[in-house]
Amino acid sequence: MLPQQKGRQSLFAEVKSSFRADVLEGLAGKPRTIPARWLYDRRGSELFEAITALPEYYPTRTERAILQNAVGDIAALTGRNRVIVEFGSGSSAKTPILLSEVCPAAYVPIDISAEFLMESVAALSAAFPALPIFPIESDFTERLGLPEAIDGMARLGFFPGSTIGNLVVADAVDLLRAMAATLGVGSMLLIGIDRIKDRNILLPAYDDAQGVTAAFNLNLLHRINRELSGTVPLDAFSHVVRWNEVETRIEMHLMASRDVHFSVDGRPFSMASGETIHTENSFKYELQGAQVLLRAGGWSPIADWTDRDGSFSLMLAKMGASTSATSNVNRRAMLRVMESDSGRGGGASMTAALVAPSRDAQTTEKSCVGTMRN
Ligand code: AVI
Repeated sequence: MLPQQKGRQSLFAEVKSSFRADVLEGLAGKPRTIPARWLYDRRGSELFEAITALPEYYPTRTERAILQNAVGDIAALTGRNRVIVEFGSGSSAKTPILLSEVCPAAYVPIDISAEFLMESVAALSAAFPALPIFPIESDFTERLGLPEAIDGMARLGFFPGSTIGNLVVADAVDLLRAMAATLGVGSMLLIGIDRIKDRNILLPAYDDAQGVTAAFNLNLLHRINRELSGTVPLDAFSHVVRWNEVETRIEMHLMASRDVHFSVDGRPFSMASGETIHTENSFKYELQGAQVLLRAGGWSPIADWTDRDGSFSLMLAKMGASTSATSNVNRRAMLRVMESDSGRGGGASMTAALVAPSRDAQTTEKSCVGTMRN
């Protein structure tokens, strides 16, 4: 057996044993909860990709439009020749927009799915033939070692999609700190964070008319039956979405429509009609809350961009606490961005005019290895 195959097999065994532990513990708890990361087996990842294209699911298209509008200003703030490290890169759908403007020295996609990594590396290598790409197959929630080839190079972390919202605040702070530790001193982070909005927009985004999100949620029960010898009666569960106003989060649950008895890996469970298994949180933030979250995670917000309705934020931060001088600049920049959001639009260019380009941006005039092939 090749060492690589052995590595993959032991990773597979490790994943299976933590899936088993989380499901058995989660089903035995009150309330019953299974961590959202288990929604993403192959089928779950395909269903999530389908969700991102649904008319009701605004975050993906909104974030893409914000990125398209703001990417010139983002590049002016980050400078060229950083290494872009994308956390949970998935299909890397928004990455080309960033790569073509920021002119990175290299790209490091990190994802737990080897299949996704292979596909996105193939597509990006074809589009950016001169760009060095160093994929890492790993869970990104802990501090990671980056490839030696990028030692000493400035980094820009990229964490789009508001995946940070799938973590409770304490875990989100830990993750932001782990990212800072992975990226190192002098790094920057570009992160997408979904905003609090009317429940009439939020609820359909997580309970669409075609039932794709329901299938995504219910797929977890299929996975339990298939991978953990479960006997969960699928027809007795339905997808339920709640807006938790106090916690400002969308919750996905699987609700039993009758009393049920089943086993998982030989362990018996009973649920009464109306009882639920809580399968996902998707926290939403006001801009200020998102800024506080970033600061708690060891990042100083520099600039942010949003859409006309203020429904999603793309935020740029630099590692570490800001000095009082820079935080005054930040505050002024944010104020101007907020002013421009509330009326004329064009928040991105306002920010760029206010914040001086980084030293890299002013002095680096090397050719761009991230040039996109036409
Ligand atoms: C991945 N994550 C940001 C999605 C979200 O909006 O919380 C997951 C999702 N769950 C249901 N629809 C989308």
